[in-house]
Amino acid sequence: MKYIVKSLPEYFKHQDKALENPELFWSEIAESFTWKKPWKKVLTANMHKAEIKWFEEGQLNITENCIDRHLQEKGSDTAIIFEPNSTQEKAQHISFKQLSEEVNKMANVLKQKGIQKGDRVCVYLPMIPELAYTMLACARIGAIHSVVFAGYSSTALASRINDASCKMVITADGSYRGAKEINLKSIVDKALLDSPSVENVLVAKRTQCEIEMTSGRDFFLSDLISAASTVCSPETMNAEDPLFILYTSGSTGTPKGMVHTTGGYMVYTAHTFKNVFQYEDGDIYWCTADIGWITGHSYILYGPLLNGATTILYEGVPSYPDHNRFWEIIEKHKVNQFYTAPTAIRSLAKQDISHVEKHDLSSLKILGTVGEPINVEAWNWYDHHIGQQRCPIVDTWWQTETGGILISPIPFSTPTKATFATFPLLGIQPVLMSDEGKELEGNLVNGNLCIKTPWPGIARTIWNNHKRYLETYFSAYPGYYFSGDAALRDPAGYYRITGRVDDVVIVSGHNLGTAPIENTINEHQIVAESAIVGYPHDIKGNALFGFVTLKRPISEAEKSALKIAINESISDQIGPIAKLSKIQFTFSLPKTRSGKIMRRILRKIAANEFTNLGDTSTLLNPEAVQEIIKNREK
Ligand code: 6R9
Repeated sequence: MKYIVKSLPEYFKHQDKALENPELFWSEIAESFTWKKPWKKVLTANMHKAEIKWFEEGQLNITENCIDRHLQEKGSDTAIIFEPNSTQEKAQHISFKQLSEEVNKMANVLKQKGIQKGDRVCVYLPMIPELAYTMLACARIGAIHSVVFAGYSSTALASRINDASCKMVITADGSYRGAKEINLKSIVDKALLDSPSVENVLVAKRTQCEIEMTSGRDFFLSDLISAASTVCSPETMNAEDPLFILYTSGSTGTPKGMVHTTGGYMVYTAHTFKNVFQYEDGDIYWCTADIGWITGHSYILYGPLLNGATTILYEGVPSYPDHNRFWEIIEKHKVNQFYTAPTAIRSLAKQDISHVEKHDLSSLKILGTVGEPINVEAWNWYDHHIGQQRCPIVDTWWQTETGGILISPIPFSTPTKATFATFPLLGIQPVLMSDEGKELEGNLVNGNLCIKTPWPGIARTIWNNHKRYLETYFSAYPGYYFSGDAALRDPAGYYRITGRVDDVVIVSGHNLGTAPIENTINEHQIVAESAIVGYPHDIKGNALFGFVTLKRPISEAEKSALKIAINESISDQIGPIAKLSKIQFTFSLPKTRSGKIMRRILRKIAANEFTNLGDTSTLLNPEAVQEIIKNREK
């Protein structure tokens, strides 16, 4: 693949070329893939209408590039190492040849159950090999996968299935997460009471827990797979055919189904994987994310496999059976590139350092972080104890919407700086905007982070709702993609992402829209109104604080019960990750004269900053602020 950066001067040289002639730059990279038919036009874009197309009329199948292309030279090399939740269970090494057979079998099963090109298949699976097989099998036959994180509740699952009218759900009997065992099938059963589009449910056996099977609708994968052929010819896809839908939280109630297409996503994830992780043949790469999030899609599955890499799929959690687990896995598999989230780093840094010191981490070459801003203490701890000050840390900034990493150091080329994502990757043009919509020139500035020109990995639309796509990302600054994040540029031109500027709070690396949580709280009879804000938390990065007003006064005992009930309903409707850490009942919420809740002030109060509350002159009810501060929940 062209344009793999090996020094800082080379980075600048390639970047100049990429920005001067993006079409030539990206077509030179795209040429290293297998296409069934070459593209006619590299890029057609109108950023004012959010219409972006890459490699138009090119035809391909991404699985030929992830699998078939490697079979001749690397057939017996390991594509995926599956590391199970329990240390009692052996890791599985899945070669490219085995992966090919499993994916083809699964693809034939999907076809046999009536799935066709363009159909949507919902994947609700734990981190087991079947998850990778299923996603690739969908891509093989041109079905659009919609992976839903297997920690979401039945209500959240149903709304995602319905939004995309999925024809099939693929799940497992149960899942293991640390010491917990969860019955996934029962969650699916409940979701399907409200999801009429689903015709079949395929069930992988993992925990052998007791489940109900609806005759004619539900099938065990193992029964179907055993009879399936290991050959399935890849469907011919246009570069702009959707590859998958992945939902992300919005600031209004319904999740946004981001649509990624085939050609551009392939080129972008493959190229950024190679540059950011400097992957060499024989390396063992491990990203600890869940495939239910974009990080797992792009940098556990597609990016690594497109490069013929060995990628680890870890089923469990960092703390099981104890806090040694990550370091033990690194030692056991001799991991070279390790990519995790600040929340995991912070929680592991709290443990006794002997957990780290007992393990041989000398295989590590590069460390990565993603998902939220990393604080300086966590960065230093990671650098010192895990990287032993010899592994560059790539602080990678990107989003579900961007498909791949946009801002990150290139290891051994870009000097790293704690908490800075540093420079844009090749072909990316970040700009910082003032609130008035002016591009902020020069360095030492602070603004809203936008991207000026299209790149191949950008999502093309929101499923069934292009208007919302345009409004959410392209209307705050017409002609620019607006990320929803703020950032600053230091004197060297390095970027530091400072956080969200909208109503999305990132808790333990998970994006949570506050609106759907508020809606859930407001469904309680006694609740009049609520406002959710994030506040800094040692391990989670942010935790949720709920301010709730009631229709009538209630006793302390009733309040305690209501707090529990509120969290139960949130857990039910959205998922346990969205539970509130603190709830304060109050007589009123601070509002502007136009009736908008002033979350800015609530954020300060939640963070214990009572003095500098900013401009409160537009408040309709300043007394609300005083009341809340006085009774501030400790
Ligand atoms: C890949 C992913 C996107 C939001 C994004 C930003 C935050 C991600 C970051 C970061 C600071 C980093 N974010 N990486 N903030 N530094 N290196 O996480 O996608 O789940 O869609 O979240 O995460 O706020 O806007 P997604």
